Amino acid sequence: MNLAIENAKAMKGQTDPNPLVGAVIVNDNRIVGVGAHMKAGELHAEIHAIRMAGDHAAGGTIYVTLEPCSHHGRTGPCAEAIVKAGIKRVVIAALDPNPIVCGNGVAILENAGIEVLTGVCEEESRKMNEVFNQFIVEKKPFITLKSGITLDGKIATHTASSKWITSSEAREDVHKLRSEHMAILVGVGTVIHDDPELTSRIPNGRNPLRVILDSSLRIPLDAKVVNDQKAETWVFTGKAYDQEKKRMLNEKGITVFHTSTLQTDPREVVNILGENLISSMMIEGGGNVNASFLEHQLIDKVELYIAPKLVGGKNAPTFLEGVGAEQMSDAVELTDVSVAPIGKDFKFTGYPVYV
Ligand code: AOF
Ligand code: ZN
Repeated sequence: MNLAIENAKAMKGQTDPNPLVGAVIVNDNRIVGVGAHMKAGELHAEIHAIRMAGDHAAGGTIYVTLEPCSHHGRTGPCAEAIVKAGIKRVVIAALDPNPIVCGNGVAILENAGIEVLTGVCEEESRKMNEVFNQFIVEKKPFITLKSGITLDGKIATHTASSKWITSSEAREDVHKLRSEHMAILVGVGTVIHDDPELTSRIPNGRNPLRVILDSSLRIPLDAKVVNDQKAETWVFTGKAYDQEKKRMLNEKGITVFHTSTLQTDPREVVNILGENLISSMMIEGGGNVNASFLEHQLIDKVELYIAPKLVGGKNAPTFLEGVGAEQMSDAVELTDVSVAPIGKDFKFTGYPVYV
C-alpha cells in the first residue's frame, strides 16, 4: 500500500479534478503490476496495474489507495475489471467519497466473492486527496491561502518595498504549489502594482488558471496576465462593469464574469469556479482579498512562508487586513498545524475551523 500511495502522490497536480490513485498487484509474494491514475479522462490506476500484470493478476491481491469505481464514466468500472481479471483479494485504503461510487465498488467485489479489506493506510490516502474529497461532495473548490510574510505578519514595508521577503528556497516551493493548483487568485491591486505573470516557473510546471478580482474593471490592458497567453485569465467584476472594457478584454482572449453585486462577491466567484470544475485554487492576494475570503469562511487551508525578519511600522501592510475579529474569542483557530524549515524560513500549514 505504501508503494501504491507513493505512485499516486507522484501524479500530484496532473489528475484534477480527479483523485490521486495508485494500485499494486501482488501474486505469490511478487509484485506483478503497478499503476497510477495519471490524468482525468485517462485510465484508472487499477487498469494500468491489471494490464501490466496480464495473466499474473489471476489469484493475486490488489492494493489500491481508493475504492475501485463502480460507474461507467470516462473509463469502465474498475471493480468489474478486477473481478474479470480473477483477482482474489482487494485491499483498499479509503472508500471513494464520490456519491456515485461510495460503497458500490466494494459491493460489486464482495458480490463476486472477492475478499475485501478496507482502511489500510486510510489517513494517508484521505490526506493526499483532501482536494478531491471536498470537491466531489460539495462542488466547491478547495481553497488555500498562501502568503510570504515577515515574523510580524507584514507583506511589505511602509514604503511598499516587498522584494524579497522570503528566501529563494521558499519562493521555489511556491512555484511548485502553483503548479499543483488548478487556479490562482489575486486582486486587481496586485496586477496594477506588481504586474505579475502568476505562472509556475519550475521544470514541467503547470500554469494554473489566473483569476483576477476586479470590481470596477481597472485591469490594465497591457498587463502581462492579459497579454502573455501563458495561461488562461478570468476576470471577475461587479454588476456595474464597463461594457466597452469587457469587450476589449474579450478581444484579447480574457473571459470576464460578473457577480450580482457591486463589489465582486467572493462566494459567487467560488460557485462559478466550482461549476467550471476548478477543484483547487490558491489565493495569493493582498491583505484585503485574503481577509474577504476568510471572512466568508471560504479558506480551507493556510500556507504561510514565514521569514525570520521584523519590519514593523503601523502602515506596513499585513497579509490579513479587513476589519478583523472583534474579540479574541472570535479569532479563527487553525487545526492540524505543522511547521517545517525551508531555506532560512519556515513553512506553516494549518486548516481554519469555522464556528
Ligand atoms: C478508481 N481508480 O484511478 C480513479 C478513480 O471520469 P472518470 O470515469 O475517470 O471517473 C472519475 C471518478 O472515478 C472520480 O470522481 C472518482 O470517483 C473515481 N476515480 N477511481 O477506481 C482511479 N481515478
Ligand atoms: Zn476506476
